[in-house]
Amino acid sequence: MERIFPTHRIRRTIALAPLWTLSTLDEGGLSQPMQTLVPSAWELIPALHRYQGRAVYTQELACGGHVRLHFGGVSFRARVLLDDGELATHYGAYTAFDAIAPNVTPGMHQLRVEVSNHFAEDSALHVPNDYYSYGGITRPVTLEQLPDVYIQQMHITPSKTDTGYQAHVLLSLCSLAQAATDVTLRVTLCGQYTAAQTLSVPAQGKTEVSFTIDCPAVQEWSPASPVLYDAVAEIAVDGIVTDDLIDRFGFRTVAVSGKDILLNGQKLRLMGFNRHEEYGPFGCAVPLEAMTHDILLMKDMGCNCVRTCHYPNDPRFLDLCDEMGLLVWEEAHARGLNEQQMRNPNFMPQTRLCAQEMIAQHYNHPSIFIWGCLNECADDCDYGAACYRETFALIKSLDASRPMTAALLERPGSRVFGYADVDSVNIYPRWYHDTPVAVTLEHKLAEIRRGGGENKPVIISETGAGAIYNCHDPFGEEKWSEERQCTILREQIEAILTHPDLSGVFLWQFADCRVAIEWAMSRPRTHNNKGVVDEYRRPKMSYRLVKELFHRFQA
Ligand code: ADA
Repeated sequence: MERIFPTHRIRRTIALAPLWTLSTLDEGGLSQPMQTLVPSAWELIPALHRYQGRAVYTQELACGGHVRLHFGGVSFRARVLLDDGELATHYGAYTAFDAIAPNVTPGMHQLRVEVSNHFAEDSALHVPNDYYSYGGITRPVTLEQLPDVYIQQMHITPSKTDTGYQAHVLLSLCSLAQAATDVTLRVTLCGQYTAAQTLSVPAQGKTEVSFTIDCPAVQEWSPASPVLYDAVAEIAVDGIVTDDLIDRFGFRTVAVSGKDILLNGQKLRLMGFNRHEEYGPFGCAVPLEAMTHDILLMKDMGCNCVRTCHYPNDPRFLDLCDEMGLLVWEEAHARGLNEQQMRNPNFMPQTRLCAQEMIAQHYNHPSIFIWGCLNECADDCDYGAACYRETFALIKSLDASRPMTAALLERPGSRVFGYADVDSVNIYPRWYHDTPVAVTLEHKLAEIRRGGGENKPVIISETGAGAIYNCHDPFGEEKWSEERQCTILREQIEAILTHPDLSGVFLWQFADCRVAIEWAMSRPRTHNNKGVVDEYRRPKMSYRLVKELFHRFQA
């Protein structure tokens, strides 16, 4: 299932068999077919543990009529064919896409998905990096039978009024019919507030409809009380309901006021982690139970937030954050790209595409309180700064209801302070250099204030230190020991969370993660070892330390 709740009661959803046939593909042709489960990363298969390249997935399926195949995520490039006819291509591992086949003759058909994850010039965002780029159909695939006119998307924007809340609902309807179709569209929020409109949807066209609906008696969503409501949209033709779309949302406000970020009017003090979407041998295809466990561990440590470094996450993780009350910084894909990499002609189109898809697909999650982009790219040159400014403006144009930010490098010289709603910096005092944390913070804040962010909130978007699980040093001084990680984290957390000018911290990082082989010489075990748990979620000593400090600072 692509979400953790039903998204349709009317539209027919057909379960796809989880077993697919997989063959790798090189100049010699297709390999011997293997059976594999979808979703999963192909690195799950021991023979493909390090495979980077192309592969073909196939499955026979029974379907007919207007068929919609929804791919939650294919890493990294995808081409979808039904009976050898191309339905869709997609770039980017971390956002969903549709392959729609109208008027399919009922019967058995062959679905073929061509996937590749090799690094190449055509892919500007996906380079050997300090995390691993897995391959395969890594998020759920669903098969639906569409009616002639269907609801493609619903965005709900809550806003506060004098008497309670109001929700602005924007819907997109699409038609696969040969003639214009008269439909009645009805939206019901919270099981009781409704609005309806009758309209004509042009043949094979798309129409947008919006409603503003008063919702006077609702409870607010917050981490302490994550109250969610249903939004149900239905289409009726000649009085018969033919399609629906169900989503969940929450009523809450996020605002920036001077140096503070406000949630429901209250100043936020962020205490959380950066989390790569990855879990030991499952790679990036994290099972739902493991996602749930990660959130429970973070909440146990006293976290109120998580950052989806450095790409959009599986919507099921976001559903769980909505449900369990964890604020989310969701980030469009990019990590540490230098000016030359940003000058790749595909860089801005791919950055735009990822930001557009992320915001369109994850718009309704109340847990997402801020959008992020372009982690540690070249913000110190004119070209890079222009890319940042363009991306910030794009994000704002797509969603003015949330603030946006970018996690910038510690090194001086940024030209983009003050452009986003919130300035964020990654700092590693005591790990990559030995300047005391408090001094590093004062230098950085002075630079931000001078550089354009005089009166803006500042988040420490990363700080941390490495430790190899079960590596101990009796004197507590050696790097990579659990003891040394604790000493550094204590100084970092205490300095940040007692600083009056900071909105909080996302520690680097929740769990150790695998990195590209090219990074092995600076990353023991070919992992980024700065987790407070290892890749199997075995806690290091720092788990208890963070728990003690976060609980203390919450009080
Ligand atoms: C950066 C980067 C992370 C990670 C981290 C580290 O700040 O954003 O992806 O590489 O440093 O471990 O050094």
